Amino acid sequence: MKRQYLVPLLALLVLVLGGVFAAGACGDDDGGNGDGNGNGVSSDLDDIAAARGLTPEDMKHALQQFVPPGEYDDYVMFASGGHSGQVFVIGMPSMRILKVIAAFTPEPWQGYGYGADWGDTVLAGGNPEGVELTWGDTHHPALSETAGDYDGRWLYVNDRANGRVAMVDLQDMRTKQVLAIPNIQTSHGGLFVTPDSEYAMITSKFPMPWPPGTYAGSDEYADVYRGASAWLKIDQTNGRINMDESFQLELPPYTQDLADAGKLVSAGWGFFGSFNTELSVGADFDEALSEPIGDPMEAGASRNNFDYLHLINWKAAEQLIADGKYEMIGGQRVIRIETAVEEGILYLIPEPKSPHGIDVSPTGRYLVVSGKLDPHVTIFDFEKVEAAIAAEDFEGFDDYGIPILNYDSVLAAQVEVGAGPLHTQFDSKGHGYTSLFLESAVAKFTLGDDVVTGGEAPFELVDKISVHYNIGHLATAEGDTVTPDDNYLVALNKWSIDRFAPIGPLHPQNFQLIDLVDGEGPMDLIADMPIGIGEPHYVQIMKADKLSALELYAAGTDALTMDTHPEAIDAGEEKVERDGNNVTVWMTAVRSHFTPDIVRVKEGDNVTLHITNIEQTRDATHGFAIAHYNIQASLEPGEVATFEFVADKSGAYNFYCTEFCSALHLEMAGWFLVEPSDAVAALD
Ligand code: RUQ
Ligand code: CUA
Repeated sequence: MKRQYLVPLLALLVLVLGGVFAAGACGDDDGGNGDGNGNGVSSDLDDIAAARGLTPEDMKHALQQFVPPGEYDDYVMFASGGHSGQVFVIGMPSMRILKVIAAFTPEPWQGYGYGADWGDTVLAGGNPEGVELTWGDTHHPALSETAGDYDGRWLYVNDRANGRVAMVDLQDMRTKQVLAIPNIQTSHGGLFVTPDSEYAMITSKFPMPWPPGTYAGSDEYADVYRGASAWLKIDQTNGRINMDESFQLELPPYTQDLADAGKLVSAGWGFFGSFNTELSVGADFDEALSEPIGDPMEAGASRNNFDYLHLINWKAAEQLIADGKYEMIGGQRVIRIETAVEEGILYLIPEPKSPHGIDVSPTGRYLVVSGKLDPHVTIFDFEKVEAAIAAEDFEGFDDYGIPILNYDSVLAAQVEVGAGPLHTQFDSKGHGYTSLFLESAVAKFTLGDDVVTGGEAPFELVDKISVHYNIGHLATAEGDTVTPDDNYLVALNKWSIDRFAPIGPLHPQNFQLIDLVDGEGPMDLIADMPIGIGEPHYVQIMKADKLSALELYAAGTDALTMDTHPEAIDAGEEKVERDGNNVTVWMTAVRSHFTPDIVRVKEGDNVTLHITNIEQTRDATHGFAIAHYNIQASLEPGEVATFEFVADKSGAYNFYCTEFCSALHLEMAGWFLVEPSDAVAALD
């Protein structure tokens, strides 16, 4: 039986590999089995395939995914890490994990949040007033853009749990800023970067009582609870968000959800969906009867057949802010709903049924929304939207006075795609690809005839592929840009059930790599990638040659500012200074020792350690950890970090380098000697 496919397999492999062999890449390395034209290798491959029971399809997929050792992937994927609070960097097509970037959760491997000044400072900046958060739920990564294309400068990601935003500097793949956004308590899918990275926009998910900091019971939900759309101004020099130049719009207490930026024809606009226009707050619980009163949120928030897609003209909003048409709320300049309506910058469109995704096509013309309980994608035409706004073609106003555009006037089409549509991505050939959560599939459909190539009819389902299982997001390469690529799609599946070795009860989430065949062929599953940490929600996939990561920090760099650290020293400049209870140590780290490697202090001393990694060799990273002091750093070559702590436990504590840096790495250690204070000693 097996032999039947070996002939076509051989033909296929000779075809695919022929160029490589012809170029002499396998040279004389065929161990004498070959005849010099590749036949020996091919018969080896036949043997491997036969031994492992692989089909020609398997072999083709293996070759599609394969990146030879030492070669680079064509793409890098930035994946949110869900309630791990981190971000993963993954090569594509190999699907190899290249890095984990600490964002909202302290992460010892990067020395983030375990004593080094840069990470502690960043994490502390994200604490809402009076709260110390030590985790987050990273949801939507958004790469910075120039003219609508990813530019490799910065990455923003939101915290679902606490409504925060983190900014990652792609020069060194480190989080440089975490911000608690005033007036926003939680944020789900509402994050995007505008096409020239003017703003990162984040919307609230569940509304909160306004003014912020006050209490209001659920009976005041409609009157007092409010959502917000925050336009966070990005400093073009370093990617930081400047809260003083940011602004917000007040929103009704719907549950605002996924968002996407207008681009090209819809540039200057932002779009986000919502659910729970019913204003359900869930079922109260009757303590005497021990039963709920009323509908749970799930039912209460799904009664309406339509909720609202929100449209904001942010370019015009900028002008309103400049004209002073705002109020200060929670320390932010906020355009009230009434003002936004009066000035014509906020509109609604009815969207069916328990809406989830809103995705803008690469031309900016089509706004594709999906209702989780409607088997269609509903596609609005921005050209019709503009006409309806100009003609004041409204079908009414919501309870907060916001005009609702006439659904029929702005609709381009509905395409029946299947059960549980969530999110849509695009290729450059006029196709949309929608994830179907309930059906565990990806549906491919065509957009309007102005963007469909290849002779397909507009607004039609053209292909479908099964994925395993329960797909949430999906992403095409360069997928949120104005120029998406047509080669790969990644499905982010929530469950894997029986897909991998039984490591349960919980099985890994599963990314699946799908070949789009230049946007022309039937979609083809290439590979599975189980993700052992969760829960990744969304990814953006960028061409790897856009990465702008440094090879090395310049000597003496402060990773937070990227400038020279004020306490940087060179070899030979190490010193210890004492001033009463304050002990300051300037230390160097180099293979394979710390200088000084004995640090003496007294119990109760305030200790400041400035450690300079004086290496200038790639990857010559040194860690610094002190037993029982919960201190751990990772100092990359050229980096300087400061640690401030109180030596509150007397004793002899070992410190050591946590990176296997050299043959004598185990010897790269020392002693932190904390003498008992005189008072304590006197008692002994
Ligand atoms: S949204 S489910 Cu990104 Cu689908 Cu969270
Ligand atoms: Cu330095 Cu190990």
